[in-house]
Amino acid sequence: MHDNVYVEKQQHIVDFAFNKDVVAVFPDMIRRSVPGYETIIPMTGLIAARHLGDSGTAYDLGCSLGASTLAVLQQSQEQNIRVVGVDNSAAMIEGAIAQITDTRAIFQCADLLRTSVSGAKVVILNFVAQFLAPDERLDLFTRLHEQMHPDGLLIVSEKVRSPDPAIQTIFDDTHLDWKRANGYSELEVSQKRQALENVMKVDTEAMQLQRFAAAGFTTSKQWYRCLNWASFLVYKQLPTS
Ligand code: GEK
Repeated sequence: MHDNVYVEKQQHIVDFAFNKDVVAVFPDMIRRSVPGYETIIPMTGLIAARHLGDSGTAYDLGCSLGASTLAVLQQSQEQNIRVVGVDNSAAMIEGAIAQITDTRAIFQCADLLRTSVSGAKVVILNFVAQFLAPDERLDLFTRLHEQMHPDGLLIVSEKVRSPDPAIQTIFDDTHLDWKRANGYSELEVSQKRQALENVMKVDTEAMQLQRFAAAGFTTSKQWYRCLNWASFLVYKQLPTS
């Protein structure tokens, strides 16, 4: 379904929320708004499935409609793996359950800040930590580090900002042009921007890497970047070959 959430002029722009209107158009919205989404999700599936091997549990925190969950399952024939998708939007979880029938997937409507990932070999946070309050982020990653399997791998994708204002402006302007090229009008672009202002606080790449280290992860590497969207592989212990 086509994303028309911000097509009409709104009298009051309310903070962006993952409500029923957004859920109905979500796949179209995220594909046309997040540069690299269509590369990051299938690669997440591939990387996570390789890391899981023949058994073990992956958590897809902030799973929305389960795109990353499905990507993992599509890359693995193993019957002893599980992917637990967690989201605190009931409408998202209802949509995920309706669409993904693979019995290796389990969906939970819950706050990821209160969800245990005990023993997880893989935890995926694709475009989610950016919606948490900045002072909750280090505590979350520290707890994930504590709870995950000793060989645990985190896959984290985020919007980032550049410390260099000139680069930030170039990337931002290019992103807006890309959204226009994807069919969004000036009104849609500016109303969405206003709606996101209070709910999305974005860190730099250096802040992300620093936080992973502070949480206890030994190795983190940005494996993908398109403008201000980045994805990181974050290891408790780098596997030895
Ligand atoms: C994808 N990963 O398609 N607890 C649980 N869920 C949360 C919380 C929380 N505290 N805060 C936000 N969410 C998906 C895309 S979208 C990204 C993720 C975007 C959920 C929220 O309900 C929404 O479904 C998701 O995080 C963020 O790869 O829309 O830009």
